[in-house]
Amino acid sequence: MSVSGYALSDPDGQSLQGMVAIDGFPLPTFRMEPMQRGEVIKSIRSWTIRDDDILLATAPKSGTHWAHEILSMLHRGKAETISERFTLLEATTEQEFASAPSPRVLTSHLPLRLLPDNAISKIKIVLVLRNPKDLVVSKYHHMLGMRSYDYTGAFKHFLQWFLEDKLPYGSWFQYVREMEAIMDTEPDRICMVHYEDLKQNGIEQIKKIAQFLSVDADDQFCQAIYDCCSFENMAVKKLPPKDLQDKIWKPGCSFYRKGIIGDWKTHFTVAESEMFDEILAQRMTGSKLKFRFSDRS
Ligand code: PPS
Repeated sequence: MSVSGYALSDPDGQSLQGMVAIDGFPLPTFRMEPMQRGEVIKSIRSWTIRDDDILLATAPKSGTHWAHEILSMLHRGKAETISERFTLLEATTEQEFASAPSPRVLTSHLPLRLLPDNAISKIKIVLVLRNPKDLVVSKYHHMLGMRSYDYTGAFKHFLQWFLEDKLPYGSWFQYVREMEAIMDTEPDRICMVHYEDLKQNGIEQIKKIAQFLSVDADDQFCQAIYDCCSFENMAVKKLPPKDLQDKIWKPGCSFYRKGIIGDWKTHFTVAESEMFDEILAQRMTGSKLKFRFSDRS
């Protein structure tokens, strides 16, 4: 696998800097020098998986932090917010990974080919999907808001990068299709949850995850987790300490932005939305997945 630096520049001259590419696949560097991070990510395939690990698989901005919090509460058996925050698999090191206590929730946006070799054939996977219009809007604000990207570009160009698979973590379409293939071949090993269902029908979704993980969780406990993991609660309780928050984010920006369904309508033009629908239909030909773009449908 080859490792190289990676940057993007849009037609207005705005650029997105400081990324790394593994065999051309773009990734963030997570506060490491790009080449060094690239070497760490390259090594992930050989890291040792434990039988009781769980993979929380998400494309970026699909509701990873929310789902991680739910899994953490199910594992701890307590609907209680703790200040600890998780680190993505690809943002960690082998040493940190190996020393984490069981049961581990391996949270990652990486495609299957970059994950530990045996992860896919061995452990349970919780997959969270989000409609890709809201996802790209969320990703846009993520990159605008994080100081490390030093980015101020226009949404129309960002959307183009997304559709051309140029943004960090590459093609959303390919990621989702690869995950769907596991659902087709090994439906018992993967539990799929949609962000929109978590939002509108959260207690039932939490019960489904608990059942999949063989965790005892009655209605009352699932309701308590749902309440504890509300956007409003997490936006206050899971925020990093102020000095860290100010170091990572530009003023007024935060990881907990809106947490709603349908914010894409405030960003897409009608033409962009129609183009997106067409590309989505083309690139998801044959897929059984259905995405919900509004909280009213
Ligand atoms: S990341 O950076 O890829 O790990 O981001 P991820 O956690 O996948 O997604 C971030 C978006 O999820 C929203 N969010 C929530 N929505 C509903 N309820 C809860 N509890 C919650 N927590 C986080 C977060 O606000 C991001 O979405 P946007 O649309 O930007 O608000």
